[in-house]
Amino acid sequence: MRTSPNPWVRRLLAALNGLLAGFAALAVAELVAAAVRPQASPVVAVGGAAIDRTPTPVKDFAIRHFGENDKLVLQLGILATLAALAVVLGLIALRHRGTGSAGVLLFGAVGAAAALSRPDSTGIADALPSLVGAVAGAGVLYWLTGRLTRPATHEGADPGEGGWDRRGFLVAASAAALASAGTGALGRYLNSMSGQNAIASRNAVRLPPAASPAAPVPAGARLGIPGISSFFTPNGDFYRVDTALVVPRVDATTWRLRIHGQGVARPLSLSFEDLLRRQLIERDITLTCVSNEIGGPYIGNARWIGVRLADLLREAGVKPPSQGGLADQLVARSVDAMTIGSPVETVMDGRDAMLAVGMNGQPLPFEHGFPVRMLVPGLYGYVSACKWIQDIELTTFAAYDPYWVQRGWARRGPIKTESRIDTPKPFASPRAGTVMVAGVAWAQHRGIERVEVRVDDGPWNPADLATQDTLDTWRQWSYRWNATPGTHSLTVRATDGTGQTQTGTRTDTFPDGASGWHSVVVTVT
Ligand SMILES: Nc1nc2c(c(=O)[nH]1)N[C@H]1C(S)=C(S)[C@@H](COP(=O)(O)O)O[C@H]1N2
Ligand SMILES: [Mo]
Repeated sequence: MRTSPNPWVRRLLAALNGLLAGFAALAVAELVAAAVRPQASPVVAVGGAAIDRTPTPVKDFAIRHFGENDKLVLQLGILATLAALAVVLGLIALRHRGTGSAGVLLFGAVGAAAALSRPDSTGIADALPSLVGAVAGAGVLYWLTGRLTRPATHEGADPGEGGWDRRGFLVAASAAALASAGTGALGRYLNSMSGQNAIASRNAVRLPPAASPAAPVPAGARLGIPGISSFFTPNGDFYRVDTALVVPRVDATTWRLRIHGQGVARPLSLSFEDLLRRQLIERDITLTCVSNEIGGPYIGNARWIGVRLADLLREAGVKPPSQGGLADQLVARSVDAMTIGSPVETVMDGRDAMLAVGMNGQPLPFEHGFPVRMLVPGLYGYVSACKWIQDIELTTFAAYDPYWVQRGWARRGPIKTESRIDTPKPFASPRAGTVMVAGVAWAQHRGIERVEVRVDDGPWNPADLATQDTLDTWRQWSYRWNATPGTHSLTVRATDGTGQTQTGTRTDTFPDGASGWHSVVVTVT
């Protein structure tokens, strides 16, 4: 049996070498990351660094078009890029064995730099997964390329013209693939185990009853119309927007919160137990993301339980600016180094700003900030709702720009009055006759006073409003439409508790939230 050293076959195998080297590098990096921390693995580090540096319009585009899969799309993109680069390095190695391996080391250095550049980097150890992985990958590439070019040595081998040992190569390549698969699987497993203490601490949480419970939701607050958003959003369906590629798993038994900074007479350091021992409030609050487009899904309503933030601040000696306080900005910092800035005046103006420990009767889900997150009714999440919070610093707007503000978003983000048609869905084809048009409207902390619906270019008709739960929650509405055959557009607008009607002027979500009326087009049959 003669081995043909067909140059195309050699190139194909060289490309395979590159892929195997890349696989080995990522597998070893995964294992090392299990010893360091999951966030230091190269794909997560490069992805996180990419998120930090993505221009705002691109990030907004990604959130809008890939929704909550934006992170998956990003990681698949990084993997596809790495695969393409690995193929190129495999081909280069065929000509210059050392250069191919040097290329792998270079990418390792890029991964290490990305890991160290993350704001939540815990030190030089974060560079190790990328560096050790790259050394392994470079070695594998060097070794396999050698097998592809080295003349056969063992008995019975059939050296070709260029001289290569086919059987020896296949054995080496298979061994590399198997070893990488094993290493990668072990790394994955160990990484998944790294949050066990946090999981156990969450399972052990028993939420105490609130000293100040929420009033029962009024009977008329839920319209029960098919297709309308449920009044409370179940935790599993609640929208999620954050920059974390690996959801932080924080152990509540070792967690602490520090409150300090300008005008803090008595700095506080609180444990989770300390928080649970305090008087808890329970409140219904609708949370909204500034990246929510008109008609978009990034809004949810929950019953939260937690500690009133203004009480803690007063205990620490903080005064709002209107009473002579020095600090006008409260900067919350999370374990993943997110920074979120809220106006001290708003937090202390009597509304139920809180450090939440529970959501719809459960300890916070990890995705939504376990063990503790902040909430300020009436403010978009990016200026109020810090998840996995661990530090609160009193400062000024002049002195410090938090994460999103550094990226051009507005310093202050009061939620705009908005409304959404939940049913009928766009392009639905209801039958002529009575059609229930229904949805939600929100203007947190101002309340909703009126909702109107317009058919085509007709007059604005008053919708029926569900009973208001609180000023801080959304309000359901419905409109009985006498639908006639043909294509029609339905448009909704809301008026808030201050008498302001939602503007029809369409603006983008950047820099302080979208405005405009939501419309759907339907064809009545
Ligand atoms: N640590 C951290 N907290 C965060 C964010 C984040 O990226 N990191 N995103 C904020 C934004 S933009 C919003 S809209 C809310 C979303 O909260 P949710 O994911 O629980 O719905 O969390 C806020 N808190
Ligand atoms: Mo957001």
